[in-house]
Amino acid sequence: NNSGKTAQTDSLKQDTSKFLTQPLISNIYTADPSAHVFEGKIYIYPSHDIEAGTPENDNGDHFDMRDYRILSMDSVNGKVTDHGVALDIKDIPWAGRQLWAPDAAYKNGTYYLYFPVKDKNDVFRIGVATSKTPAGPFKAEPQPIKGSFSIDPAVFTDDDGTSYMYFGGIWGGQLQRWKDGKYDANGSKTDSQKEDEPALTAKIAKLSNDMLSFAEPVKDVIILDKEGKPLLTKDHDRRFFEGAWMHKYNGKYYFTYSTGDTHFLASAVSDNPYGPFTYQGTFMEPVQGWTTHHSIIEVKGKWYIFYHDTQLSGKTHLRNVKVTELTHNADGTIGLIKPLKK
Ligand code: FUB
Repeated sequence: NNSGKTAQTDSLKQDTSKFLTQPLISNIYTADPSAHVFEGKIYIYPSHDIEAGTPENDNGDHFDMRDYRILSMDSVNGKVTDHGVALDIKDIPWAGRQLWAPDAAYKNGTYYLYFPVKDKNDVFRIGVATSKTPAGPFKAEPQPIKGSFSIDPAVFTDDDGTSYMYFGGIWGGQLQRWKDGKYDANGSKTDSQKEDEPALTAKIAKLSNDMLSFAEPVKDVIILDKEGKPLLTKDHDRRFFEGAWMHKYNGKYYFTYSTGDTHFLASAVSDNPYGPFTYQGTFMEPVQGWTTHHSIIEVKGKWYIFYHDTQLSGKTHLRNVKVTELTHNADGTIGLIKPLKK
C-alpha cells in the first residue's frame, strides 16, 4: 500500500451501516491480517498501524510501524484477545524502519514469524523470528533471510509438509527495483516501465527444513490469462501488485493477491504450488481505504477471509482488521465479496 491517494469511499467513515462487517478490535489500529488456526484457536498476525507523524508519500513512508501485536479468538465471532507486543523493531538487529505485513507458520514445536522491514540502507528484506508459543514473544534471527527482498511474506505448508514462501510487492514494496538479484535504488518507483511486456510477478521459494532460509533460488509466480498468455504490465485491473496468499481447495492451489492501484483482490488457480496460475477474476471489490490485504483460512469446515479497511479512522495509514465468510463456487471460482453496502 504505497499511495498518498485517498479512495473516493473515504467519505463513508464512521457510517457503520455502510460496511459489510465491523472491526475486530478498536483499541489499536491493525492491518494486513494473516490468520491461522494454531492449538485450536484462531491467531491473527497483523501489522500494527500507528500515527507516527511521518509525512505521506507515494513510497508509503507514512506506514511507519514499529512493532507487532498478535490477536486471537476462540471462534470467528468470539471475543478477541490482544496479546500485547510480540516483536519490537528495536529488537531486530538489522532493521531500519517500517515493519510491514507479517505472516506466521508452525513446524516441529516452533512458531515462526516472518516479517518485511527496511534494512539500514532503506531496502526491504524479509526476516524471521521464533517462539515456542503462537502469541510470542518472538526472537528475531540476527540477519534477514538470505536472498530475500521486497515485502509481504505468505508462508504456505502443503499436505506433504513442504513449506513455501510467496512474497513481493511493487511500488513502495520495491519489487520493480530488483533485477538479476541486485537492487537498483534508481529504478522505477511504480510498475516495470514496459507496458506491453509481462507484468512483474510475485516470487516463491521453498523453505528449508528449519524454516529459517530459502532452500532454492527464488522463482517467479507466473499468472496467465485464459488464452495462456502472461498478464501484461498495463493490465492494472488484473496484474499482481502485493499481498499474496495461498490456500488449497479441492486439490487446487489458489493464489490470491491485491491489484493495488485498482483496489481489487484477485484469484488465480493452478495444479501446482509453483504455478503457472490461470487468472480467475476479482473476488473482492474495493474497501474504504487505498487497498486491502487479506488471508484465507478454513475453520470448522467453513472458509473465511480476514482483511482490513479504514472504517475507524478514515485515514489511509490507520486501518482495522475484519473477517467475513468466503465461498467457493461450483465452477471453482471464489464468490464475489462486496465489503461496502451500496
Ligand atoms: O501495511 C503496509 C503495507 O500496506 C503492506 O505490506 C501491504 O500489503 C499494504 O497492505
